Amino acid sequence: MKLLALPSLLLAAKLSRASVVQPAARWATTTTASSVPAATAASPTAPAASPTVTFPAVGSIPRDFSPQGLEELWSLVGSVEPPPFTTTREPSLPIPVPSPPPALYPSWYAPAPSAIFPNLSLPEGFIFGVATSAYQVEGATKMEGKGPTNWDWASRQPGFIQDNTTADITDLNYYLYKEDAARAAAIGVTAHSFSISWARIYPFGVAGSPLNQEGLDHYSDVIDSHLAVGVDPVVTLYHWDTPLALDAYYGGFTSPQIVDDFVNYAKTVFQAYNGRVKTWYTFNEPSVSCGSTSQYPFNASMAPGVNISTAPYQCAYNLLKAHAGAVKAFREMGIQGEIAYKNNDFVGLPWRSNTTDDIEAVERHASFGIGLYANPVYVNGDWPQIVKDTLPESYLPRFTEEEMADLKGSADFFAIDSYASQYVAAPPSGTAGCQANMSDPAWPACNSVVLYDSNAGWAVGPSPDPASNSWLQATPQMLRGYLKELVERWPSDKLYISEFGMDEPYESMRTEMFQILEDSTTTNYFMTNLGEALLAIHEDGIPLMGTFSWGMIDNAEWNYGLEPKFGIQHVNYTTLERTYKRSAYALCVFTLVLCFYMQSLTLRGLVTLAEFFASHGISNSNATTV
Ligand code: GBH
Repeated sequence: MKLLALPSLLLAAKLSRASVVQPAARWATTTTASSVPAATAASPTAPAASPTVTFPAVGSIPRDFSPQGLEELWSLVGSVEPPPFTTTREPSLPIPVPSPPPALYPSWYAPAPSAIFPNLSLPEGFIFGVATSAYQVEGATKMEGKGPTNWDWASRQPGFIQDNTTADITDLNYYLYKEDAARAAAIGVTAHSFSISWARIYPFGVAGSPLNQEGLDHYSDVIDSHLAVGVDPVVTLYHWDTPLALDAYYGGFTSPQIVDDFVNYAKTVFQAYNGRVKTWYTFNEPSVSCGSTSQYPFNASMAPGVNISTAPYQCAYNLLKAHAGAVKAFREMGIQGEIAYKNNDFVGLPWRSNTTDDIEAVERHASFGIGLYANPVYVNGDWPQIVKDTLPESYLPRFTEEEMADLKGSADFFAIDSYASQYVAAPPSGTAGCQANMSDPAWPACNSVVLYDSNAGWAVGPSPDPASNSWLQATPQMLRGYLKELVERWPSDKLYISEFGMDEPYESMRTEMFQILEDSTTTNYFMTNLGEALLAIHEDGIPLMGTFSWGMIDNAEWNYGLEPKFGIQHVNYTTLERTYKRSAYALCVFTLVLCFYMQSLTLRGLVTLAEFFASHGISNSNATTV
C-alpha cells in the first residue's frame, strides 16, 4: 500500500491524531493482510520532530484586564492579518440557486433509491443541518474586542499548520454570516450548528474579567439572522478554542481552575440567548481537545504538576466537571431547549473477527474513545472499568460521589460526529500485555484502528483527500452497526449525527470551477450515509432525529490549514465568494428546483417527498411529483 508523501505530517502534530483516543491506524506499511499494524509507528508527537516553542511559564503573566493587558496577550500571538472589510455585509436576496447538475450515473448503475426504499419517510421534525466552528470559519481574529485563543497562537508555531496558512481571515463568516445563513436556507437546510468563541465573550476568559459586549451582540445578531431565514441556530460553547489568557494564567483545561471560568462563560451565554437557541452543546469532541493538551504546540502550557502523560486525563476530568457544571446551571436557570456535548469516535469491528484479542481491543477502543466521556454522562457517572483498570489515579483522578451525581444524566440526548467507523486490532503485545506495561507504545488505550480488512487488505471504504487519509474513509455500510452500538452502550431517547462529511480528494489541486464543484466522492458519502441512516431509523429503531453536514462551507481544517475541502460550498479565498457544490444540491430537501433534482439523483426516495413535505407542514403540489 502506498504511503502518503507528506513528511511534514510528522512535524505538524495532527491534532486529531493527537487524540488520547487511540494511537490511530497508521496507514498500512504493509499489505500483508494478517499482520497486525504497528500501533504507533512514527508518532507525530515524537519529540525529535517537534520544534520547541516559547510560551511564558504558566502563571507568570499577571491578570491585567486593561486594554494594555489584552495587547500583552496578543503579543504572544504576534501580528494578525486584518480582514479586507470590517462591517457586516447584507446579502442581496433571494440567493440565486443555479440549476442543478445532471445525474451522476446512468440509472442502470445507480437505481433511484425510491425504488429501493419505498414508502420510507423521515420522522416528523427531522433536522437537516449543516455545521461549522468559530475558529474554522469566522476570521476577524482580532476584531471587535476578541481576545487571543490557543489556536490563534498555535497556528503561528513553526511547522504546525501544514500549508502555512492561518485562520486570520478564512471564510470571514464573522462579517458574512447573514449571507451564509441565507445560502443555507436557500438549499433547504433547517439548522446550522456553529460555535461561539469564548474569547469574544470574555477576552480574558476568567470569571470576573470584563465582558465584551460587542462579542455578545455579534452572536445575538448571528442567531437572529438565522431565525429570520428559518434556520435554527444550534450553539456549541467550546469547539477547541480556549482563551489564550487561560493557558497563560493556569494551563487551560489541564487545570481545575477552568471549571468555574467555563461555567461562568456558559451562564452568560445561556442568559443572553435563552429562548432563541433550542439546541446547545457544551463541548465539541472533548477527546480531541484533551488529547491535544499533550501535543505540540499545546503542551507548552500545562498546569503545575501535570505532564504530557497525564495532561489528557487531567483535562478529561476538568472538562467533564465543566460540562456537568454548565448543564447544572442550564437546568437551574430554566433555560429552554436541550443540551448535550458532541461525541466522536466509534466502537468499531474486530479486525480479525475470530480473534479474541481484537474483540477485546474493540472494547478498549470503545472505552477510551467514547466511554471516557460518555460513561460518566450516559451510564453511571463514572469512568469505564477498562479505563480505571489501566490508568492509576495519578493519571486519572477518581470522581467523588457528588461529582458522579452531577455527571450522570447531564445530557438530554446523544450527539455523535459519525464521520467513519473502522476496524480495531490488538497491539502486537496483546491487550493484556499492553495494559500491564506503561512503556508499551500503545499504552494506555492498547488498540489500533485499521483502515483495511484482514483478509485481502481491502480498504474499509473510499479514501478522502490525502490530508485526512490517516483517519477518514467513507464507511456507510458500517453506519447502522455503529449507531446500534452507541444506543446500546450509551442509552438515550434521541440521537443526532452532529457532524459527518468528507474532504473531496485532491480538490485543492484543482483550478477549474467546473471540476471543483463536481465533488462526487463527497456526494456519494452523504447520500449513502443518509440512506443507511434512514434504514437505521426504520429497521433498527434508532431514534435519529437529525443530521448535520460538515461543513457548510470550506474552512480552516485545523493544523491542515485551508487545503482540505470539507465544504458543501466552495469558498474562493481571494474574493470570499461561495458556490454550491454538487453535494449541496444532493443534500437539499426543500427547494423546489432542487426537489426536481432529487428526482434525478440519489436523494430521491430517501424520503417519499409527499410525506416529507406533509410532515413538515409544507403543501405544494409540485412536491408530490416524485
Ligand atoms: C471534526 O472532527 C471536527 O469537529 C471538525 O472541527 C473538523 O473540521 C472535522 O471533523 C473534519 O476533520 O487520527 O486516527 O487518531 C473530526 C473527528 C476525531 C477525526 C479524532 C480524527 C482521530 C483519529 N476527528 N480523530 S486518529
